[in-house]
This record gives sequence, C-alpha cells and structure tokens, in this order.
Amino acid sequence: MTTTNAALRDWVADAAKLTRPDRIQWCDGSQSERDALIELMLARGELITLNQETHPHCYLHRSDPSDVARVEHLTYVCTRNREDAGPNNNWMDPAEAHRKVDALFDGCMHGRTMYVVPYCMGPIGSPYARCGVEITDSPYVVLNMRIMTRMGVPALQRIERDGTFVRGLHSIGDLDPERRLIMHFPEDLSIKSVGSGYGGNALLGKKCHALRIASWQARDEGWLAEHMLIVGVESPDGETHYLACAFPSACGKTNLAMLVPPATLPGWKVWTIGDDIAWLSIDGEGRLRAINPESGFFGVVPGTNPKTNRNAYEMIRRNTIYTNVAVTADGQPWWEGLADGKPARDWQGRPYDPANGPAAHPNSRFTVAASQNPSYSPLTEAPEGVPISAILFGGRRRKVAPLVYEARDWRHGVLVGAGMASETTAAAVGKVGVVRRDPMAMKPFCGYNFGDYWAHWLNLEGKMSKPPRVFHVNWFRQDNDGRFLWPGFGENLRVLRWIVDRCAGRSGARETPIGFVPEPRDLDVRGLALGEDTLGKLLEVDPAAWRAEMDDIAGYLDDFGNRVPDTLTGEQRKTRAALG
Ligand code: SAT
Ligand code: MN
Repeated sequence: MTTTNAALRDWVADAAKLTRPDRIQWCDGSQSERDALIELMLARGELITLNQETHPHCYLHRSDPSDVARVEHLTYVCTRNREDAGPNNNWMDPAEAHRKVDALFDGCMHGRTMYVVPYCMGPIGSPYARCGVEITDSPYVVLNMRIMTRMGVPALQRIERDGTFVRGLHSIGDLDPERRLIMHFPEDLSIKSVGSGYGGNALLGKKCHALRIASWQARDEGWLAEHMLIVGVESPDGETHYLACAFPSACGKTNLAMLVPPATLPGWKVWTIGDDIAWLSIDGEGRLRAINPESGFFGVVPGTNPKTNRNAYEMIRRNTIYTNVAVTADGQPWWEGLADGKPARDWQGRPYDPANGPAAHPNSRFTVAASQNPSYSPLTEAPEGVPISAILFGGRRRKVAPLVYEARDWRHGVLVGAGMASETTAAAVGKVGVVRRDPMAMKPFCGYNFGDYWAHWLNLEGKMSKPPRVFHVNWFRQDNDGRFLWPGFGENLRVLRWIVDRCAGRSGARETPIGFVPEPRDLDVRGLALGEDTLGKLLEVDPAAWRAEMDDIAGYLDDFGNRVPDTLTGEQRKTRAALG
C-alpha cells in the first residue's frame, strides 16, 4: 500500500531518509493488521495477556517507568513570531526546533519498522472532521490510534480527496527523558515528537493534533478546538440538552460524560458523545454544534468501580488495552479503588509491596472504543454533530468556587473560563495538588497566545444566534477538616438538572457579584443525606475570598499584556467592583 497523494509520499520518503527504518508499513486499520501487531508485541514482551476468561481480548502494556505522563516542560509551540505562541507555551524558533529534534530522529528507526498511520479526527463524512498521518515506530501507538481515531483506508481516501493533512512524526527514540521533545509547528500543521511512548506525548491525534494544532486552525477558520467532554442529558419527558464541559486532565471528565443517574432521579438518561475533546462550530442557523474528534477513550483507571462509574467499569472488561495497572495472581487487571481482588504485581511488574507506593500508577489508563460504552450515543457518528445548550467550566478547588454558578452572559462566561484554576493531577509530570491557573482547561493544550484565544472566544458571540449559557461547577469543595462536601459522581446529575432547567428558563437563582447561584431550594437534593448547612457551604460565595481570586486573575491576565482583549479586562473589573 502507498498513496496517490504526492505530498504524503514525499514526506514519508523524507522521514524514512532521516530515521532509516528497516521497513515501512502503511496501516490499513484492518482486524488482521491489529491481530498481527498484538502477536508481535506479545512475542516481544511489550504486551501481556490478561485473564481472557474475565477480561476477553484485554492486554496490559507497561511503559518505561520514566515515561508515564505528559511532559509539559518538554512540549513546545514553534512559531516564527514568539508572541504568537504566547506566555502560555514554551517556545522555540522553528528552524532551531527542527535542527534540535531532527538530530534526535537521525537514524532512530534503525532496526525498527516505520508505521504510516492515516487517521481521521471526527466522523469520516463530517465537514467538521480533519485528517492527519502519524509516522511512528511504536506498535503500541498504532494499536491505540486504531481505537482512538478512525484509522486506515477510509482516512487515507479522505486525505487523497481533500489533499490536506496534519503531519505527525513520532519515535520512541531511546526513551531517555533528556532526549525527549514534543514539538508543534502550527504554521505548517506539523508535529515532531520523540523520546516518549506514552499517551498524549505519543498518540499524536489526541492532544498534539486535536487540541494544539487544531486550536490554531480553528482560530483561522472560525471554530473552536476544546478540552471538553460532550454529554447529552435527557429529562423524563424526553427533552435532551447537550453540554460541553471543560475540566483539566484527571478531574472527572470521563465520569461526567458517562454518568449513571441515581435511583432517586427516575426517568433521567445520560448520553455520551465524548470524554475529552470537542470541536465546536457554528452552523448555518448560528447554533453552536459539537463533534467528538476521537472514537475511543484514553481514561484514568484508578478509582473506577461499579459505584463511581458503572458504565466505565463495564466498558473496560473486554477489548481494552490497559497501561500501567497492577495484576492479580490470576492475571486480572487491578487498581486502587477497584473494591475487590488484590494485586500480585504492581505497574512495574514487581511483586506488590505497599512500601513501593500504589500498585497501579495514579495515571494508569485504559484505551477502549467509545462504542463499548453502555451510554454511547449514536449521534457520536452524526456528521453534523450535536447542538450545544450550555458550556461548563470547572476544576478541583478545595475552597472558593461554589458547587455551581452561571455566568451573566457570554462575555462574562469567557472571563469565567479564562479565570479557571485547578489543583494539579498525575496526568502531567510535576507536583500534584497545587492550584494553578488553567484557562478553559487549555493551559497545556492551546496552540497559540491565550490573549488571542480569548479574543477569538469573544468574537464568536456575534456569529451565534443564541450563544450557549456558560456555567462553572466544582465537585471538589471541602470542609475545614478536608472532607468533600458534595458526593459527586451520579449525584452530579442534580447539578446538571439545574443547568438544563436554567437553559429552558425553568429554574431559579440569586444574582451575586460572580454570577447566578442557585438558592438551596433551587437544587433537587431529595434523598441525599446533606444537611441544610452543607448545602449552604457548597453554595457560599465568600466576598473576601473572591476579591483575592479576582485580584489573582487580574495579575494572571496582565502576563498576556496587550494581547488581552479589553472586553475581558472590562469583565474582570466589573466583577471585582461588584465584590466591593
Ligand atoms: O496523556 S493524555 O494527554 O492523553 C491524557 C490527559 O492528560 O488528558
Ligand atoms: Mn484530557
């Protein structure tokens, strides 16, 4: 197999000249290709067969212990003008970046197979979908890309028809963290990633293409590429609202996307469209619509059990690639929070010893087809996507942020998104639990200057006939003893219900300086063992804490200098003044 597209043919030839693989394999996405890759990886010890009786067609991959998360400090956006990448990105001059990274690619595929992986982000027939090709020497990446994207022949055909594609060159290199770089060249729609075989560093369709490169493309073309799940909430009378929700990595996007309604809310249904990325476009009628560019889930495993996320728990019992979980004596996957069984070997394959830390790595992951999810929505395949009623922003905040509030309007909503902050998680290398500003949950993923990004968000308002309402949620508020005030998981539907009722003009709220907050009576908490006092704390807006928050946001916006739109600083001043 090769291609009629000359640009693709030439690029593959150039990549081969640089990396010098033993052979080149064009991936067609077939079952037999997948089976052969699994055989190869089993033979090389790169995959381990899990218990096929309890977990049919499930395998375990152990990544290098130094290669278990995204590496934000080694991730660069390389634009001709440094200001275009902005203070939110590491920057390198493109010529220098190519020189540096090409030195690491030089001869790196010697003795290896080079896989050419054509893929499509979004339903193949969707006008909103975009294609790419990843060149990689990792069979693990190929297997994952086959689940996470529409990979193979149909994607190649679309590339040959459209003539455009994002180029992603990837090699695991020698896995030396000192020789690891994730480079983006948005001006020529290309990516070069070397030295890591893990998740967002290596599956280039995901964060590198569908967020960093796509956010740049989206700005040029008038749409948005966002770090958002997409979920449909259907009321007992059959009305469905679709919500697009931005939360940082490992803050519960997958759980919210496949929420299981509690027995106390009969008749409500939840439909999953996506759990990580949304591409949002304005249709001919001025409505904001979303597609999920991915076709699978690369979700955090620890904590998954029938109580926290029954859908995910059931979904990952077959046809799943596990990365960095522990195993039981009879070969079943095991992780912290699983509720039963016990680990025999930890994520590094060592006999389990609690002195070595958790058995499963805190950022261990499952890769599984979206269609296996019990709450899968068939509209995931709809070329036109789904209409969005509301946008939700949120993060992990012990303090300050109430359970939920609604922005006054779109512009204020952009400030609410820009002012987001969250405690860091194990999804990226670095300290866990530190509050950092993470605008729109895009801090690690926006491929251009945040100032320009906020301006783009604000500009979209005039193009929409009815902009979605904007909300902020926080499931993670704690009392002074460090206990979570809100039960979370399925019970979050109570908050979603208030949100969809707001969209339909049915539920009340009180106006505060930070926006509309429900009164305790506006939230349906029947059947929850939640004191009046607890609900009060969850919905509290403390003016002193919020004055400090707004001042911190002002300081943060200042870092972006004159690229910050006046409308945004105006919204910040308005809120700050209202707080006294
Ligand atoms: O490793 S990934 O970037 O794919 C997961 C995440 O951080 O959201
Ligand atoms: Mn993510």
